[in-house]
Amino acid sequence: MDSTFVQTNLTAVSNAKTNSFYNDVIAGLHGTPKRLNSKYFYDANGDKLFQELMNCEEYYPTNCELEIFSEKTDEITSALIADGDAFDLIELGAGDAMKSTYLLKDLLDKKAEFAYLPIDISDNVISYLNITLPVTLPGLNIKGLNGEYFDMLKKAASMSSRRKVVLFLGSNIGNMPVPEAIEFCRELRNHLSEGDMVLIGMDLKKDPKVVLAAYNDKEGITKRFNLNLLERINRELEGNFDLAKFDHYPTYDPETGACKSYLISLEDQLVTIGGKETISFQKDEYIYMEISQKFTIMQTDQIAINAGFAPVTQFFDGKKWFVDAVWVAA
Ligand code: AVJ
Repeated sequence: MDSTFVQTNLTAVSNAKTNSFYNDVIAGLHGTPKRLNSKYFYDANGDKLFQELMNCEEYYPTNCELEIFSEKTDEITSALIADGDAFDLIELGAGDAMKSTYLLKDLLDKKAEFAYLPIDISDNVISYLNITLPVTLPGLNIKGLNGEYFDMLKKAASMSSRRKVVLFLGSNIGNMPVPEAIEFCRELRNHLSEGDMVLIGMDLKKDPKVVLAAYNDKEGITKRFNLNLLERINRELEGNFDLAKFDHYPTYDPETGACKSYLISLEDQLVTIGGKETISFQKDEYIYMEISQKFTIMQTDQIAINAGFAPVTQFFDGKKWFVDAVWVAA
């Protein structure tokens, strides 16, 4: 294969990615109300800011889930091993796989027969995991899959007929409003077979002040995390957002459990994207940026049942702020 061919194809792939980013941004900013999709937060700079967030004082979900994984490792892996038949352990959005490493290490110690298939949209993440994990975890059978969740789940199903165990951690499910989360879990169920399992991390309703503080940290990391998407649009889509003309406004509604972030336009202004699309903002107009849904325990069971799973067991941190639930495909 000659290198021009490879080069052309790589450019085509990256153009396709840029195009859906561009189309989503334009559609979202022409909509009423204006909105952007939080899945675009995670460019290299956004990854770094999220890493900073996970280390900041107010952002509790990561610490809670780490506590669960480090203190209940044996019970969790025993639930996943179930009858002891060989399985594929698939992780949706593996990131740095820090939490799953607890489970992987214990599964290896228990001589469980399994392969680890992390799925991530970032090719950097996947090549990093493929290279580093076999070194930190000798004997690990790993095959990273780079792509969209459901495309890669299909691929995993075609690669082996072994039982599947899916990890969906970090309350990433919370980035969808509840009806969409149910729809997502239904689709997940449709990609699985009866007896397959899911281990899903969900952030729970708690003192509203604790929730709000996690999305309104004193250092302003969450604010920069939100503004970074405007900066990404400037960088990748030739936008001209002036970041100083937008403020971060987080809210939490204890009744619905919806924690939402907005960026508020500080004045009447025009923003141009890609040299041709002009978006006009009125003073005080908002862009809806992200939802981080908080759940009741009852809701987590209802979502499972609605989506065709049966709840098996739940693991909590000491404060009961977060749950990792095990479901089985019914
Ligand atoms: C990675 C989606 C779970 O919603 O809590 C952190 C992202 N947003 N602070 C969350 C996030 C603002 C995070 N998730």
